Amino acid sequence: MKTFNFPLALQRSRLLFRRASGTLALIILGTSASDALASCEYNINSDWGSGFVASVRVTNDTAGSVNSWQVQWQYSGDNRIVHHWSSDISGNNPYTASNAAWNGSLQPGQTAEFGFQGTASGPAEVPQVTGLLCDGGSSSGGSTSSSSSSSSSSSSSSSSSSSSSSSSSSSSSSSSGSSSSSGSSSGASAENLYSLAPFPIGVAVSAGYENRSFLSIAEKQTSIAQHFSQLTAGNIMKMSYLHPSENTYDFANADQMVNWAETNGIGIHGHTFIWHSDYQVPSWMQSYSGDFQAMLDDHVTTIADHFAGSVDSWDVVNEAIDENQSSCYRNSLFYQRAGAGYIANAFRAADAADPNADLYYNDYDTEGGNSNKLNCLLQIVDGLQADGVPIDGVGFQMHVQIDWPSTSQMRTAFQAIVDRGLKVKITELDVPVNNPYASTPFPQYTSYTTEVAALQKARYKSIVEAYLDVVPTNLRGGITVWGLWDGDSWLLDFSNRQGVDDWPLLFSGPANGPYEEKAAFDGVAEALLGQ
Ligand code: 9MR
Repeated sequence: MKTFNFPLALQRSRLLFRRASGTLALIILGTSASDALASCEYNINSDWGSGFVASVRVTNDTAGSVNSWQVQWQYSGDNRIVHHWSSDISGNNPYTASNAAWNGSLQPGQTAEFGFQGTASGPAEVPQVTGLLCDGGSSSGGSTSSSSSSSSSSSSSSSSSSSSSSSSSSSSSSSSGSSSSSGSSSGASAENLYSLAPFPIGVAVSAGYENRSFLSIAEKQTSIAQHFSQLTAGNIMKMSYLHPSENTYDFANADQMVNWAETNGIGIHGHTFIWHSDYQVPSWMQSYSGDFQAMLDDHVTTIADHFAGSVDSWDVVNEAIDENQSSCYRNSLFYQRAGAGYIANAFRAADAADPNADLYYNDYDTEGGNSNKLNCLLQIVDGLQADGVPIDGVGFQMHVQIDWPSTSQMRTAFQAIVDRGLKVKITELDVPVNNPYASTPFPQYTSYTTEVAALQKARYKSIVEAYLDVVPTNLRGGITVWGLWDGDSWLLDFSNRQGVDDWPLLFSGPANGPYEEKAAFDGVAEALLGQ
């Protein structure tokens, strides 16, 4: 367990190095192939011989809006789907996928994406996808082989499709991504945001085979290298991605991201060894019949060991709390199969495999507005500390609202962790401008005006000020925003937002950049500068 922040001098030298190396990395990694725009794309995201993860993107290329969609495909070989998400899939080869309740409505140019995990006895197949929106179907996944290098060939073919899909995404999210000039930066700006803080300033990224991977968009790399000192994988270091079958770990995509970060002198916050959320738990784990705790220990140990020396810190366990249970524990697969002890065991396994990484418990709604959840957090943290578990800190996700919770509630929550001698890390910050739970009708704002930009700037600024005021320098684990560019935010797809634009992040601009610093960016910079 690391008990202090890495020395300031070391951090400074990392930052100087990253400035010197950024241009070179862009030349090497900034190219991306471009395919013709297709209205239904089948992409192989990962292929390990006996199984695969694939996704289909359905784009409404018609001139009118649609309220629902349905697509079909059939494998000629033995590929079969065992697990799916973001659509309803029926049939057993042929398969039919219908929109989920929340992604059926597509305006012209808008895209929906769904995914699935399947079994195979050889390279995953790329079938033709047909349906009314499919123009007879098209595919963009490359052929793959069952060796581990096949994942990289599949991922590079998906990156070319993601660069083609970015043009469709650019039209679908144009209003999100490009704010009016009133929202762009006009206050205290920063040449390099990270240089204003002697602690990590992070950003979550899509990487590997994901759509709009930062490795396929040169301008994303430019903005990330210019302003951030730490990356979190928005998805590709989660359980099902790294550990797709019991005896298979797939590190290729994550390693590619980590290598880029290292080349640019940027650190990595690992996310996450254990998370209950639906398809993030690999299907093989859900039906595992052996010693569940031993299996989980092995999962954590293998991943922590692989990344040891490359990560600054880990979200060891994510979202294990359910404040509506008297025990405070979420009734997850892990809790059911291994009891509450799975949390402590995960920290112990991670610490044994990588004693230098900071180890965090990470959750949402713990930043003060939900006092029952905060109380559960403190109860669990106290228990871990009493048992001598090697926990270094608490990650506050902070997917907050523009007006909730209050910064004084946040201060109370941060202080409670500081009082326990633990680090505080803001791990997933975003500030949407509309609050679906507010008493005023939702959405409150349908365009990003000067007024909205100022409101959001003030909110970002006050959050960073609260962090700096309450958390002493030796306990600051850093601040990470959950995405770079407004149009890529997860919130656009989140059901409670009903597809409305929320402009939640620090950068606007065209889909593929150059990205523009918003007033919100200035708010963060001003707080870090103490202005
Ligand atoms: O941003 C992530 C989104 O792309 C994924 O679809 C989703 C499900 O895996 O996870 C999102 O990230 C979540 C993070 O891992 C944990 N805290 C909540 C984040 C937003 O849902």
